[in-house]
Amino acid sequence: DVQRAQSIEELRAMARKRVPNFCFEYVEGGAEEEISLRHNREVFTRIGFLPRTLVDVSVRRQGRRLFGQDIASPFLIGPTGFSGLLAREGDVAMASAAASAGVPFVLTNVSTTSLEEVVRRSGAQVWQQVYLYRDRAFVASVAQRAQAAGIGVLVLTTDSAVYGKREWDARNFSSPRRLDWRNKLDVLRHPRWLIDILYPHGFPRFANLGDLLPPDQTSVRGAAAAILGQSLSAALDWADVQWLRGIWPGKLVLKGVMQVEDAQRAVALGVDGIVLSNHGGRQLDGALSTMDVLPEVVAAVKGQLTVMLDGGFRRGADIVKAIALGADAVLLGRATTYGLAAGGQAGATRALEILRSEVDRVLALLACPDIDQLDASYLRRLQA
Ligand code: FMN
Repeated sequence: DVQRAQSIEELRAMARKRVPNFCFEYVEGGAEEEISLRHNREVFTRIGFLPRTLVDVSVRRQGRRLFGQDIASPFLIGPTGFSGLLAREGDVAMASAAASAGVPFVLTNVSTTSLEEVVRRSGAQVWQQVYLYRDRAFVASVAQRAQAAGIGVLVLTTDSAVYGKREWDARNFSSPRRLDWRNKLDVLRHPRWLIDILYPHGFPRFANLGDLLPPDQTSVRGAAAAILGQSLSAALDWADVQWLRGIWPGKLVLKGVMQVEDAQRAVALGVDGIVLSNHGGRQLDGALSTMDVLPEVVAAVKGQLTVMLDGGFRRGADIVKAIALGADAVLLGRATTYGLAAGGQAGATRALEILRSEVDRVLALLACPDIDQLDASYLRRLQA
């Protein structure tokens, strides 16, 4: 029962039991040696808290304002593809969890429910991510649909010129669209998942890809690399950002920025926000963690656009450290995805509750009752 989980780590353990191996590895894994994946967690142990004391913290605030909207906590749910493999109508379940927690939800481009339906059924503040970029017409059509559905924020993922080398993904399939026999057996050992996900129509289908994939290939069945790799555009560049800025009247966010110079270029092009990201260690292995570069990016562009980040956030304390270093908000990747895999909407909701209460407790123990008052004076960087 997800209500008993006390930490994201416990939700992760539940998820591991509940879904077949090929699904769990899809969520869990990184690229190549998984150096960035591990570093994304280790980086938090090198930043210590320096609490104040003797401050009345009986009333505490963790809400933020993002793009003119109030959000209940300093985090939101970031985009994760293939959620329909983890829980029935996984995108709607995640969006509904976000709505009940009062935080935005970023819908992946590779969702198994259409963006219109996610908006209508969840009541969440939905942002739309664009991931695949084979041609501008496709992105324009997503932008148009998002605008018509009342979505105010478009997130362009920029760290995926080609698909990362995720070796477990290839290993779990004997051919790009066929699980190997070990994984087939393992699926049979998860009858609840089989019924929840596959009954009665079989594998779910991508709902927002238009004509990017041939009609016979829209099923999520298959290795992610084989499905997505073929549609990514290695030609994406700043001219495309400029073009998108011209056709999208809402807020525009770039996800996958790491360099100060790129952040400044985003400002110059009228981009509204950036998400520092190494894609959860799934793209360029060995990439620095976003916590390594956050201070220099904040120093360069704070106040000129909204600075968000993701990668490795599993505790309220991690989130508080990022806010203290100047981030406006944190995007959650695996933290909520583990919850979804552990127990559908209730599991994702539980993940958000855990993080909210951890943030609240950390603020109290730091003697900083208002999150807007956090700054680097509450932290000290430790020697490696
Ligand atoms: N990022 C995207 O921009 N689009 C996606 O469709 C997408 N799918 C993902 C699927 C999974 C299972 C995971 C774990 C990540 C995915 N990401 C995607 C990257 C996340 O948005 C985010 O950058 C990353 O997960 C953050 O790291 P964390 O998982 O350690 O929190």
